[in-house]
Amino acid sequence: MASPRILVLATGGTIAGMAGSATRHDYRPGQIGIEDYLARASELGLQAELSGRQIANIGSEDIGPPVWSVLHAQIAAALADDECDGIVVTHGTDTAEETAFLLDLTLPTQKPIVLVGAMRPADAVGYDGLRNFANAVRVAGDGRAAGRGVLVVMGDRVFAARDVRKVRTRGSDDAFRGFPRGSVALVTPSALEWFGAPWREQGGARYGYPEQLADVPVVYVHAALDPNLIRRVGTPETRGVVIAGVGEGNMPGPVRDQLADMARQGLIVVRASRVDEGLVDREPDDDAAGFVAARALNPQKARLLLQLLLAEGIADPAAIQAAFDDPYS
Ligand code: DAS
Repeated sequence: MASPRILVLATGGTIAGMAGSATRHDYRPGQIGIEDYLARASELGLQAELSGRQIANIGSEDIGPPVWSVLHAQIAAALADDECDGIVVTHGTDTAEETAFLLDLTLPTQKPIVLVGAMRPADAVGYDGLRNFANAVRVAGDGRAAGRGVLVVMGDRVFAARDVRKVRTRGSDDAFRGFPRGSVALVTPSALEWFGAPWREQGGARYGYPEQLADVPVVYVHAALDPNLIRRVGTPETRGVVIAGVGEGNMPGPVRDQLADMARQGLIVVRASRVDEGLVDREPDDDAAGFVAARALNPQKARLLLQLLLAEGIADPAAIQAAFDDPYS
């Protein structure tokens, strides 16, 4: 059987990072270029034909709309290219979940698209990047990965973009988790086991790629949060706000009153949770306040979904709630 042809789009991160020492804690992300990286990977003897392109070489804390739009265009072109069977994006781990979710909602699903990173820089003892990369190539070269949207490969596990989140800042095996679904497959360089069938076989992009993303800040709620802070959040252009609420998206009464007031004036207010595996369902009070419940999306993903909806001209809280209830319907 012919080897799958995989396009690798490199954006930087720790997977391409160097510390200048095997044991130092501090390091610089995005130090190895794609050609060099593919030369290192060629020593692994992967069953794939790899080609690469450098999109950026930065830490993912600096990734945002300029990189996202280039990535989106490059992946869309690769999806339409008969010479490409799958795509791997190397990415910093800090915001991999956001890039994955945005691409997941705005790209068709007919070929595997896989994001991969590393928790340790390339010259550190115990570098996890090449193993993760080998795993990602294996997933991207497997036709059964199609119809599952954008996937994230870390620590011998495969996660769906909607579910994946970075939950640890140390350790290479369990730094990522999925919620509400756990991992959707187990992968090693020599084995790949899927749990269940693809769930997005209809294949189309759910949302158009937006020309601009609206101003939507995230507010982190804590005990005794001052409602005056809410008044100062955002600019006249701010279209919505995502609340990283306590527990099930809760907030102090005066903060709730302030936000309800702003919702009456047209601000979209989405209640998410600051709890990592927080599920925020609609509550009776949401009707009166005009709030939206984020369901299983964490605040950073809720923000992206709201931005995509606003870009499509959807600003009615009931329609926004329906999209949060099922982001892919
Ligand atoms: N510096 C971080 C980033 O680029 C960490 C990482 O990649 O793991 O996201």
